[in-house]
Amino acid sequence: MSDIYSPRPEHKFTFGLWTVGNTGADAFGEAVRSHLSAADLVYLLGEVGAYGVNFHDNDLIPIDATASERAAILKAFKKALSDTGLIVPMATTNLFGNPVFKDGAFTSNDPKVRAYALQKTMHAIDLGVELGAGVYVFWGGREGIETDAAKDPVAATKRFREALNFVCEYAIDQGYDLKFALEAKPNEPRGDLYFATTGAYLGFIETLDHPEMVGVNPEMAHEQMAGLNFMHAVAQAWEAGKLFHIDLNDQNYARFDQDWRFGAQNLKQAFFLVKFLEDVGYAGSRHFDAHAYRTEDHEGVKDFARGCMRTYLILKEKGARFNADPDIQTLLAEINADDGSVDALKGAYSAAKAAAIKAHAFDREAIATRGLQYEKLDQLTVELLLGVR
Ligand code: DIG
Ligand code: MN
Ligand code: MN
Repeated sequence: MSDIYSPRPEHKFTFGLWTVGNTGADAFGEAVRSHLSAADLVYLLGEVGAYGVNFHDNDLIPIDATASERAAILKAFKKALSDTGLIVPMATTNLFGNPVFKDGAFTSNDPKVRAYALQKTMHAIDLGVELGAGVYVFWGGREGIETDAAKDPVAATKRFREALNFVCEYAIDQGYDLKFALEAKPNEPRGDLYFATTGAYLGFIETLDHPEMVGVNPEMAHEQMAGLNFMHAVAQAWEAGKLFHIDLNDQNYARFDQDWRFGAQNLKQAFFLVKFLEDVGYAGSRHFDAHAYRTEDHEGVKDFARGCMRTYLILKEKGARFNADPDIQTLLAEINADDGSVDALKGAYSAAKAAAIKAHAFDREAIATRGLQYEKLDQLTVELLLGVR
């Protein structure tokens, strides 16, 4: 069925191999779906209408693959990309799955692990660039603790900064046109993760040797796990020029990382997020870092992928309707009306302006009693989302 909510390449919808390739195994149960090869996953994504595919190094090349196995996998993967027209916008390193990373990678207390993590990352960067990636994500899945007795958080921060400075210099040395995107998460699989939120990373980036090369990859479920407003985190990253990538999904509040289909739980938050991205003209990938329910077979995985993209496009249309709705726009104009009476008090500091502000007579009661009509505005928004306007 093709309709106005059917995905097209210009929508830039991408999925990781690990998302549609998730076999459904979890901490409490075995896989429910058979493993599909990377090439087969590319054909699956081509079938549902995705624009691109992302991967961790070991999603594509198993950690102990022989050179001939690696060559065969790459040949099949590249053929699938050519056959489907999908591209590889982003790549990343799995620095969390292998037991060697059980105490972290870049922040591990063991210098051999830290050096091995750099080796693995440089090889993975080479592979990502070879396949066309322009963005490289770092999610510190094991960069954390169960007990703070084991690690000094200042030492961990310094180790992480040293590693990122190193890989930025590596990319420069190799002549790679690559941007790095840091992905925050508050906890899981470690008891606590360092750099728990997108805001924490925005502060950290400015301490790096090449901050211009580094941005963030906010994930909806991760900010929600921290009890935060995801769109606000994205907006702050955008305003700072640091929204280099985004991981879209959903989940119920106060839960572990559920990585649900986009829009499966918090439709109003998803609406404001999509409206923001479209209003500001975000030009990056709309990456769904999400997984189908464990109840699903491979056809269900395709339903999951289609649902992510359809919901995004439906909410994109709702955002356009919000921007064109006469009642909503009239109300917003009233709410933001400015009689110009304090124009002289706006803008940057000057001694004269400070004196004028200190001397200005404000009618505090009159200002305070003004009704702002936000109930009416939000009800109009809800009714638009419910399809009754
Ligand atoms: C999980 O949210 C993480 C890893 O899957 C990956 O490193 C990153 C890329 O989107 N997201
Ligand atoms: Mn997640
Ligand atoms: Mn993610």
